Amino acid sequence: MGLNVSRKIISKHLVKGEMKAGEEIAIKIDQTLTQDSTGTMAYLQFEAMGIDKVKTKRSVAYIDHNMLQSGPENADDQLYIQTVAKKHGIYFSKPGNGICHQVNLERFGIPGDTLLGSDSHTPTGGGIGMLAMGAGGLDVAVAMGGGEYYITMPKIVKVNLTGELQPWVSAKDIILELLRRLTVKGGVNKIFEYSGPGVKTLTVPQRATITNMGAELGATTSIFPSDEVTLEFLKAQDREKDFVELKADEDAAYDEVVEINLSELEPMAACPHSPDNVVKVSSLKGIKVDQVGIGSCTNSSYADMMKTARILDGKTVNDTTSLVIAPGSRQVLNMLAKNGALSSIVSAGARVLECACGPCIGMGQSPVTNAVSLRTFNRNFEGRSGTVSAQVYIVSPETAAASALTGYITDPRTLGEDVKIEMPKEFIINDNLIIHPAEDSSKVEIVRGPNIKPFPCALPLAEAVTGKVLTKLGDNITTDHIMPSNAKLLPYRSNIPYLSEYCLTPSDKDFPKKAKENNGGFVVAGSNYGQGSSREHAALAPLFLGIKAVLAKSFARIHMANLINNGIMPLVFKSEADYDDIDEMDELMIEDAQAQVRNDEIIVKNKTNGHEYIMEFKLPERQKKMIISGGLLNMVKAGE
Ligand code: MIC
Ligand code: SF4
Repeated sequence: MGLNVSRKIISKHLVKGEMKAGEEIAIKIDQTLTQDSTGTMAYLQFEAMGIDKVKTKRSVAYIDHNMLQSGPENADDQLYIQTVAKKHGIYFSKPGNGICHQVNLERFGIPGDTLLGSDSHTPTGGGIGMLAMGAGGLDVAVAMGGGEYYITMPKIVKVNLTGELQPWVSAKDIILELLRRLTVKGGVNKIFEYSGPGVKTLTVPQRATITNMGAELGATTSIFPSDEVTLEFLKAQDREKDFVELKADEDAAYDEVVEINLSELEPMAACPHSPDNVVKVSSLKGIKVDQVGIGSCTNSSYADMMKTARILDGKTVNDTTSLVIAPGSRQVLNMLAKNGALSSIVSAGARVLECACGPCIGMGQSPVTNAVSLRTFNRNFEGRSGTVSAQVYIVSPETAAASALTGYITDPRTLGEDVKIEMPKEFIINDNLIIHPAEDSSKVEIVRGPNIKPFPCALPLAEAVTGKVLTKLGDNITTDHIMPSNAKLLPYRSNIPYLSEYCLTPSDKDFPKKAKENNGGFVVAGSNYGQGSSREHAALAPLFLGIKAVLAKSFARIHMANLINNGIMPLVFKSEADYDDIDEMDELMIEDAQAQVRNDEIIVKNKTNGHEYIMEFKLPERQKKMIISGGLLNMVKAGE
């Protein structure tokens, strides 16, 4: 049997383990990326490891999330990242240069290489044939130091694309269709590998839209082959030398196959409040729209913006609709400025934001109370926009622009003849906002602002773990619930004591208070706990509040790794009845914890009702050791 693309890349980077689905493997990481909201913590952890220079082929630190600078905190963190990058061999992408995933695709992505990023949308790099994965900051710090990255060997799902997208149907509609079919849990421990004759009909940015939102499936990553379309893109970026052809063998085996006939797709929308709540746009006709946002790392490429400009050209945004647009990178913005498309955008009445994540992470542009907001972004979790009552729909740029004009959710196919955008033969290339690391690092002084506080470190596992159930939650709790992110909180990503005051408050407003009063304890949750963002803060804040274990029906991949990295036990219910049996404020106890964690099952006693629960704890040896030692950093420091 031949190999598929994913297995080819994994086998080339395999350091430990066997490529058997479900088993732990370790792979070598070629490139890393960080962004500012997770980067500060990642670099503090990197510094704590005492390594002088990164050992990767390339590591880049981007500033793209935390851009409001409403006090000195953001600017201080940015300066810390800039100086720490300079000292330790890391390239620094200055604020204004663009969103990490977009810029990495344009300027640094290399087919066949591995990329680890402290952001869950790092799989965007799969659009250019990279094996690109999101992780917590500590895992990225370890990779920068030359350490391997551990994952469960995923199942490889072939997504066979046939046919061709019809006018006004876009890449976003492909991934929304997949989310509709498979849900936000459908991709856990899977790689989605795109294949079939439909692949060559998609440009690299279209492919990247799809791999980016594979994160919403909970997938380990998503990947496209690297072919003549990839070569054309790299040539236009003046990076022909980085091209490597990558295709699956004719007789490549896959664990599962999903068929998508592109010709049959229609414009789709993810309805509030989950990216898998997908319906046809035509079924939403007539819903009034208060706000439209076009941009974010999933839909802010040159072609996305050009389409938007063409749709808006010569027209005016509806009187009661606010349209905000954030181009993904300075390259994109520059191209729009040079060819005049920016003029169509501003003439139509759009508000143009800087090239950054912006409203996608709640950094401004929160819509009106009870708003309907249409966004080309990738997440529509409740409250993420900054307006708790807002109804956020996720759509393609075509649907977004059409709706901004009419003021109602509008199927773009009603606009008449399709707008076709040719990919440029040459992009405008200007890397003057990429600062190179210092040749002589001894001369670089790292600048630390007063907002940078020491991060919590877990203690080695106690003999008996006891505490109260501080909260009992339902399914699909996101890391946005666990550690909310918005314009008020994002400046405190390097200040865990402050952030912890908001931990889990969207789900249970008294959680921090209860945690403090009871000296920490346990969290009980339903399935897919910790889906969404990679933010390690969703483990660090609970750690700071004394959370010892989370008992859930299942966990999202990155968050589960973050919990373990920080010494918090992820325990999985074996039966629904056990979940039902536990009440908030029940007192739980794990006796003989040191011995029990060596087993694949752990007995948790409920002292309040006298019952016992056998919880699953099937972790590789390495992760069990991590729990015993009190986290990954303790292990790294001890040279293990
Ligand atoms: C997000 O989309 O939620 C973020 C902000 O990009 C996060 C990272 C973070 O919390 O800073 C992500 O997706 O990992
Ligand atoms: Fe930024 Fe939004 Fe992309 Fe996260 S999903 S990296 S916040 S643009």
